[in-house]
Formats: sequence, C-alpha cells, structure tokens
Amino acid sequence: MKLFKNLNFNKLKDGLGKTRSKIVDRISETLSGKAKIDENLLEELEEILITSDIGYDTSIDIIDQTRKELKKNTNRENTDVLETIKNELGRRLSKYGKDSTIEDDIDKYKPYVILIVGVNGAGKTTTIGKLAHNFKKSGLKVVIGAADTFRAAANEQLEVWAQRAGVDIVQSKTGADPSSVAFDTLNIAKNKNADVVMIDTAGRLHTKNNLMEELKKIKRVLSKVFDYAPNETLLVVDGNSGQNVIQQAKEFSKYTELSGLIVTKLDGTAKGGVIFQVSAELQIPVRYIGVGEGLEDLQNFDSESFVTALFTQN
Ligand SMILES: Nc1nc2c(ncn2[C@@H]2O[C@H](COP(=O)(O)OP(=O)(O)OP(=O)(O)O)[C@@H](O)[C@H]2O)c(=O)[nH]1
Ligand SMILES: [Mg+2]
Repeated sequence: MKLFKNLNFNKLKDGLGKTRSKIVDRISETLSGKAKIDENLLEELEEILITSDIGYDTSIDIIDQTRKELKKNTNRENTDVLETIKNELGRRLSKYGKDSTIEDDIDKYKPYVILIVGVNGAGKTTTIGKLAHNFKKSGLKVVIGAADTFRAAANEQLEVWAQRAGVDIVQSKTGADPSSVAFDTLNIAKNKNADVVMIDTAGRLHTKNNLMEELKKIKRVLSKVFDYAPNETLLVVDGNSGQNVIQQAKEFSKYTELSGLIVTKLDGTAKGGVIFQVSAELQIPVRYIGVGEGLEDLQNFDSESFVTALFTQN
C-alpha cells in the first residue's frame, strides 16, 4: 500500500536553522580562507563536532575518515572537507531503518498497534495527534487510547488532538489502570475494524522503577488481545535535551524493547546533532521528527533529506 508520507523539505530546512548554525556554519567558517588542511585544522573541526551533540565517538570517527580521504588525495586543496563530513554523517544516519518504514508495514496487520513512551513533556501526546492526522490523510481508520491516566488534564489534551485529526479516542477516568485503558482500546479497535491503534502513556522518568514496570504490564495486556501487539514501541525524545536523550533511550530500552525513535522540537533547538548519535548508539531507526506544534508538523524521517536540509544554506 502506498501511504502518504509527510516530508516538507523547506519546513525541515527552516526548522534546522539553529542546528545548522552550530554545526555547518561553524565548519564553513573554520574552513574558509584556509589554503592548507593540516592537523590543527582537523582538530578544530573535531572539536566543533564534539560540541554539537554528535557524540564523541562519532565525531572522532568522522574526522578519521576525513583524514583518510585527504591522504588518498594527492592534491589536498581539492578535497571538499565539508562535503566529506556531510557524506560521513549521512552514511551513519542511514544505517538503521532503511529496509522498511512503518508506512510500508502498516497494512500487514489489522490493527497495527503503536505504543508511545517517553519522559515527561517530550511531546508524546502532540506527536500522537499529528501522527493520527497523517494516517487519517492516508485513508486509514485510527483509534487512539488515552492510557495516560496519571495527569488530570491528559484526557482533555488528547481529546482535543483526536478532534483535530478527526479520529476516535478511548479514555477512562483519571487514576484508572493504564493497562485497562490499553486493553479496552484494542478491543474497541477490533470491533471498529480499525487500521491503526496508538496508545498514549504518561510521561515517566526512566529512573522510576515502578513506572517502568507498568510499561511492561501495558505490553503484556496488548499482546493478550492481539498476540503480535504492539508492532511498535516508539520512544519520543525532546531534541532540546541533547545528551540526556542518549541516557533516556538507554534506560528505556533496559525495560522495554524499543523499535524506533521520534525526535521532537527540532524546530527550536541547536542540539539537533543528537540525532546522529542516538540512532547509532541504540541501533534503532529514527521514524519521525517534530518540526513545530501544528497538526502538519510531524515529518517522516528520511536520513538523506535530513542531511541535505541541514547542509543547505538559504
Ligand atoms: N516547537 C515544538 N514544540 C513541540 C513539538 N512537539 C511537542 N511540542 C510541545 O511540547 C510540549 C509538550 O508536549 P506534549 O505532547 O504534551 O508532551 P508529552 O510527552 O505528552 O507530555 P506528558 O504527557 O506531560 O509527559 C507542548 O507544548 C507541545 O506543543 C515540536 O515538534 N516542536
Ligand atoms: Mg502527554
């Protein structure tokens, strides 16, 4: 099935403005006017990468590759260092999740079940609203479950998003067992013959053991209705969190197997470089990225477009 994929290059390019200044502009400035690319210059570039949330190991590795490229080329002045760094970054980003996307697999299950997890305020509920909108636009029947029963306002917030997207929502009282909401949601989705189910969960600190155990219970309950469920457990992380994103992702994956990442708020942050690090460290794909607060602002993640957008000056 050919599904609608939301990818607006200009919006992505604009959204990545601050990250571009931090990475690409600094590299360009360092390179500009330098006739000779020597070891000092390479070290300067390495430092720029390390301080751009790309991660220490990745940064060292990229400069090593650049060094090798330079050695290969007898005429060093002709080596486009910026282009080499761009290619190296792109290569790392495209390593995971190239084979298939959620959109490719969604019609293989009915319903396709997506569990959304993450720390407080990462953007889970907003992302579910935007994703529901994208799926609906593709002609899919969507049901979302409000398994964040922790916060009083959580139901209302998800309900507003469900209305905006024009999809069904299943909810319960504040304080209800999140697993029971998840269970009801899947049964209702079954009766309605829905194509996709998304389960919203309460924000939880990865350091709180009992809350992390609760996620396991939600998963067990989902698999009681459909033995294959959930198809996806997506961790939502806030791009502004920089290095904390890595820590969160590692901790969550200790408790629950994650199938992919959603990185939000890339529009306002200079720390977008973290996307190069998180996928490599966790060895799972980035599936979607948030580039704003509106209904249209969740894009399918495509590594090539991301790197091109990041390296495109106006
Ligand atoms: N600029 C921008 N803001 C975003 C994006 N995604 C989410 N937000 C904002 O981030 C804030 C938190 O979003 P929520 O969706 O409520 O986050 P949550 O993870 O559900 O939060 P809890 O349920 O409290 O854990 C809201 O003000 C959103 O509008 C994004 O891609 N860009
Ligand atoms: Mg929420």
